Amino acid sequence: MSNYNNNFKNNVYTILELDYGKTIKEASKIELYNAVSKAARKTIKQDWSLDEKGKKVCYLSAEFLIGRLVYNNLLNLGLFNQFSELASENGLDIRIFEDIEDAALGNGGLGRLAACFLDSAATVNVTLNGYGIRYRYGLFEQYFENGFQMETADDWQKAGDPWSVRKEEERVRIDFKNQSVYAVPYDTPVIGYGATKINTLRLWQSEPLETFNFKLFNDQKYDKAVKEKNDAEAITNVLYPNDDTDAGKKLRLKQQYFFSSASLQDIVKRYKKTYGTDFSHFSSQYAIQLNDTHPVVSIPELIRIFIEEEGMSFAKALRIARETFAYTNHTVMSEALEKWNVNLFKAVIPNVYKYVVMIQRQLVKELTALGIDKKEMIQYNIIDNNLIHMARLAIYASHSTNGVAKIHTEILKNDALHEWYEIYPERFNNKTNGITQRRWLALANMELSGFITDMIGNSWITNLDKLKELLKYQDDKEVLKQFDSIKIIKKKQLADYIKEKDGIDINPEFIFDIQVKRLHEYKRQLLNAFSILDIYFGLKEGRIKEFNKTAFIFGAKAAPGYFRAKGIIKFINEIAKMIDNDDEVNDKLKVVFISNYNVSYAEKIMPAADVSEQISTAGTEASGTGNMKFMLNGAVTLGTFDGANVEIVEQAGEENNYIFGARVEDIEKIKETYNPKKIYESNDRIKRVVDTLIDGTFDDEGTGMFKELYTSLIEGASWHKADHYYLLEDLIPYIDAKLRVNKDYSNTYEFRRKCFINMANAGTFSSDRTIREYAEDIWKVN
Ligand code: 4GP
Repeated sequence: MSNYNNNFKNNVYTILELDYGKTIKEASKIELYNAVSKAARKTIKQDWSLDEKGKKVCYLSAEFLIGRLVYNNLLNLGLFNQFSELASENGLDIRIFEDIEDAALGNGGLGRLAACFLDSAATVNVTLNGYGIRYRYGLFEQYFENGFQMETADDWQKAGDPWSVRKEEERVRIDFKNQSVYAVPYDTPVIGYGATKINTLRLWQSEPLETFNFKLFNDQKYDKAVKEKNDAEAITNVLYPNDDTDAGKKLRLKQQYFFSSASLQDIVKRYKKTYGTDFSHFSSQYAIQLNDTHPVVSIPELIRIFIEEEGMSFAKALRIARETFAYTNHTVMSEALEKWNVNLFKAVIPNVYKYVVMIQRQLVKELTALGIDKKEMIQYNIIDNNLIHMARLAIYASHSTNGVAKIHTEILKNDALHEWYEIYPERFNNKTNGITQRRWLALANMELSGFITDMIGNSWITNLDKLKELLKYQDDKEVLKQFDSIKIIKKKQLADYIKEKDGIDINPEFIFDIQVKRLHEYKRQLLNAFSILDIYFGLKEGRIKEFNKTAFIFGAKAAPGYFRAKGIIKFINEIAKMIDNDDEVNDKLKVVFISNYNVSYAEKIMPAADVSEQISTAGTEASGTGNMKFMLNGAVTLGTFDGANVEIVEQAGEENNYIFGARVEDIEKIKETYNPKKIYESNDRIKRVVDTLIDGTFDDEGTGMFKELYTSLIEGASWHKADHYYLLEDLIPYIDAKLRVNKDYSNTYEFRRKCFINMANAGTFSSDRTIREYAEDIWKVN
């Protein structure tokens, strides 16, 4: 750290004066935010770059859900105390920047994982640079109107983007069939904890070759004069909300090629600065991790560059590509395993298609030599039935394919990608996801952090396994009492925040039972809703006699084109309204759907939960990372045996969590004969809650949403069988487990003890551990 560090506070004053002509008292929040960020940025070495010595990892990802940077960077730079002083000297609240937009350049888990990886790599001293897209608008902002989800654009740059630097001179040109644009990089420093290492997040922005056509303008063709600019900017204008079936497919492919090509041109250019045209060191200098299939077009693009621009042979280009690339799979949902229509692909990037065909030919040659016959070949073909299978391309032309939790990797090997595992077993490996404890504990829960540090010191900040030392206090009543009082503080803070953001009152004495994540059928928010309805009826009828007051809190965005997901949001909001209006139960039951769930909201939510809802159908959630954040902050998991839940209970004990429902092997068994209609007709409680979708209990204002949900469960649709996520199968065991949690909560000491044991065993879910495993097994960096 340079001596700028000591001058941090003075620099804030100077920047305010120079940039805005204001004192700190006169400055607006946004001005102060920019000044603090710039002053903090000044404390790092100013020549941080992408040219570190040694092997470099390039993490290619269409999404980086980094959230708000300012607090995180102050923490990692060791400036947090100085900032607190500055705030208190000037009568400001340190939370002053909480209104500044999040950079929501991602949809959910995959994008947030990428952000945690950036923080961890810089902290554990791995040179890892992120490459992605600088979307003009991130994931939409959500609000509710009559309980329906509404969307507006997320203008995340409103308050400026003081952490990034535009690198005009490093722009590269991208050629599509009928269009050429510049990719201009914006670099954001990624500061490891203690600031000993600075990596880079490089996001590309699409711009026209010529901003403004002067001739057309003079000919009074005003629209045409700016057409090229508009067309170019369209490429990086918006982040695609995933699962949006209406998404403009062509534009999406353009985005993928745009950032893949830009990143590879950049990498090759940098390599050549040191090694010239001797590419024999390429794969020992660069490892490229493909975050899901979105950047997989990078493989034929690198081969294209090697052949067309460097005169390499195809065989050599493919060999280097294979040594360099590795691929991470994040989902087994078939709709997310990307396939591009050949005609569309050719219409956008015909010059790349050529190389896909060459790879396909080589695949046939290689597999034929392995004894695969024509019939078997169909399941491997990269180009098949006029579609390009991106996951197949990735597995074939890279050296590593990994899943993101043990159970997920097993499913890849034994089921989803079994045929590939049979021929290339050595390429498959598991890297269980993780989360950074700097953001998700040190920053999000300063009270708990302080408490932990008082007991075991602060080395957990860079070595989360240390939390195990807390286990010796697991029976210490005094410690658990303090732990409990911290939870109460965090619940109060969340209640205040919800009041402020959503105008809803929640009693912090209630159990906080929380489900936050993207809205998707497989995540089964609808199952949660049904269980609440059953509890509601149970309380009214007197079937449920003892019940600890509970607030069921939801947060989720539905892709704008995902009709069913939006129906589920409306349904939950209707339930919330009904319960609020029912004086018989509203003193013990509360349902809240908070709006615009994002990283900053999550930072308030994770510390405040008593119960973490992780209830996906077994075999569908690749890993989950919210489950880890809840655990680390001391919540019990109410969940299925799915994703990383399996490893959570492996670490913290099944007796300290609440696992229910069908397991993968159970579903395998019942799958063929599953008959949800029969379950529905034979169980009055199930029938009653499902019928609220059609019996007039709730009003979907004529949209047909509720009826459609009902049909999807009981009748099925042309594209799927009835209840394809087994809600009705799991409903009763789920309610039983929920009531068990509720009962156990009566014994505060026992309940908090479970929470405490969960927290103390969360060490393995640090993304520092995950990054070390990637570094050692896949990237081969020290
Ligand atoms: C998510 C998975 O759904 C989640 O289970 C996993 O924890 C996360 O990736 C990170 O690996 N997938 C996506 C996606 O976000 O867009 O496919």
